Amino acid sequence: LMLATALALVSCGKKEEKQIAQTTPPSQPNIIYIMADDHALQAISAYGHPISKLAPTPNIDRIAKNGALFINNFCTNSLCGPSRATVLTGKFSHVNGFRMNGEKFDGNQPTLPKYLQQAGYQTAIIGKWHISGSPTGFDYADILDDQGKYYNPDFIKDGDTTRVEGYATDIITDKSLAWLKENSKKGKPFFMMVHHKAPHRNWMPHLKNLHLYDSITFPLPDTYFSKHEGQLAAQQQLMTIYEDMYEGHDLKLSKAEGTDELAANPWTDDFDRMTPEQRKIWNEAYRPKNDAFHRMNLHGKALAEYKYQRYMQEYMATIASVDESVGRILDYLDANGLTDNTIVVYTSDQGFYTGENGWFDKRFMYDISMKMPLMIQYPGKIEKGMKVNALTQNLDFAATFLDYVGVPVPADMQGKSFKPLLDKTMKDDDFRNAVYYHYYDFPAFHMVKRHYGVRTKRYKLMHFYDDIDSWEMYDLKEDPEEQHNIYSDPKYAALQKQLHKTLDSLQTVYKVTAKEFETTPKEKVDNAYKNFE
Ligand code: SGN
Ligand code: CA
Repeated sequence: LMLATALALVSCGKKEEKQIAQTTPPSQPNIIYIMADDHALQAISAYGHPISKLAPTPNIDRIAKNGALFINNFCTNSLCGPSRATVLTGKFSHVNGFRMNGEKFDGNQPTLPKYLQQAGYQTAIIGKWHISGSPTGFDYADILDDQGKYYNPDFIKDGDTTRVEGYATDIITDKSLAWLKENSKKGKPFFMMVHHKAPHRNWMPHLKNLHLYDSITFPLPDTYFSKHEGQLAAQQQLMTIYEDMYEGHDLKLSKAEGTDELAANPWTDDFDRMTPEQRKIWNEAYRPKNDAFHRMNLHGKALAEYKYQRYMQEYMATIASVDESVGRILDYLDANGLTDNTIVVYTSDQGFYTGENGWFDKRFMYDISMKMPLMIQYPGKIEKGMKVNALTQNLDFAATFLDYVGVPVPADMQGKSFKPLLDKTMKDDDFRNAVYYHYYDFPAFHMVKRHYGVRTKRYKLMHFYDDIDSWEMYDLKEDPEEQHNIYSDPKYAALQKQLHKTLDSLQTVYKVTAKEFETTPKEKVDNAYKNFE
C-alpha cells in the first residue's frame, strides 16, 4: 500500500495523521472523472471544430493543454446507460448486461469503483447515474433522479430524495467541491465521478446565460438537409431537428406572439418545476426572442435553419456552465496542492449531433455519435499537449485507471489499458486495429434501428437489422461525413470481404452470441412508429 496511508495507519493522533497526509503525497494518484451527458466533440474548442470556436470551452481545454487529447476515442454503444455500464465494468453491453436504457444494471458484478475500494481508494459519484438501482462500489453517492432536471433537480442520497433549488450544473459542482473539501486530505487516495446532466436534452441554459449566444450565427452543417441516400436506417429515424423536435419543450418557442405559453411541450415538468422567480427571468428573456420569431413568419428551409440556430444557441449555452464547472474543479485542485497527484479526465457518455444529417441525439454508429471526446491530464506523467490517435474506447477506461493505480487488470475485462500510449512506450498504431460497436435500443425513442459493426482507422462496416437488413460501408478518408454508402460497390469488393472477416473475428473475441441479434415482432415496431411520430 502507499506510504502515506501506511504511516497514517501507525500514527495515533488525528492531528499527526493530517500532517503526514499533507506532507507526504500519496503514491497512488487521485482520479477525478468528469463526464458530461451528450457533449459533442465538435462542441469542445480543444478539438478545433468551427462551432466550438464561436462558443469556446476554455476550461475544458485546460485539461487538453495540460495533458492528452484523444482524437479517435469511441463508445461501444452510443447511449447513456450502456456507455456508463461499459465505463464501470470495462465490458461490452452484451457482457455487462446493460444493452439499452430501461434495463437494470446488475450492481453485484465487479466494477471499477469496487476494485479501487479494494486498492484503498475512497470512491464517490455525484450527478447522473441513469442505470437504475442504487450505485454499488461507492462510499458516497449523491445522484440525480433518473435523467435529472436542469432546474431544481431531485437528488437521491442514501435512499432519500431531495429537491435542491438551483441549476443542475452548479449544484453538481458545489456538491463535488464539498466532497473534495471533506475527503481529499484524509491521507487516502480518491476516485470521484462527476456526472453532469448537461448538455442533455432539453438544453435549458442557466438564467445568467439565456442571451449568451443570441447574437451568434452557427455555421449550418452542409449535411443539414441530407436525404440519406443509400442509408435506409437513416431515412427511418426520428431525430431530425426540423421534423422531430418539440417546438416548446426543445426549442422553447411560444404558441403565438404576445404569450409565454409554450408551443408543443409534452413533458411540462421541466418548466413547471421552476420557481416563480426563475420562471419570470426565463420568460422575460424568451418573450422578445419568441415574438421576433413569430413576426418573421418562417416556413420550409428558413424555419428549419432558424430551428438549428435556436438549438445550437441553447445547447452551447448549457455547455458554458459545464465549462465553468470544470474551471472551478481545476482551480480547487490548484489552490489545494492536489493538481500534481490527481488524474483529471473529461469526457461525455457518447458523441452527439449538432445538426449533421439534420439531427440531434446520438445512437448511430456514424462517427459523430460514436466518437466520444476524451482528454486526460496528469502533470509530470502525461506530456502536455499530446494527441492520441489510437483507436481507444470507453471500454478501456476501467483498465487504464487500474493500471495507473497499480492494480492488475482483471482477466475478464474486455478493454485494455491505454497507459502505455500516454507513457509513450507504445505507438498509436500498435494499440488496436479495429473497434466493435453494437446498438440495441429499438424500437424506442428516435427509432434508430439495431445495428452493429466494425470501424478501423480508415473504414467502417455496419449492419442494420431487426425490421430491416441493410449493410453500409464507408471510406472515412474519402467521405468523412459518411454520406456515400459503398457497400456492394465492386471497386471495394476485396476490402468489404476483409472488413467482414475483421467483424467476425471481433465478435468471436468479444464473445458475441446469436442471442444478441434478436428481432422485434412487426406489430411492436409499427406501434412504436405510431407512438413516436
Ligand atoms: C430522453 C430524451 C431523448 C434521449 C433519451 C436517452 N428525450 O428520452 O432525446 O435520446 O433520453 O438519452 S427527453 O426530451 O425526454 O429528454 S440518454 O442520454 O439518457 O441516453
Ligand atoms: Ca447521453
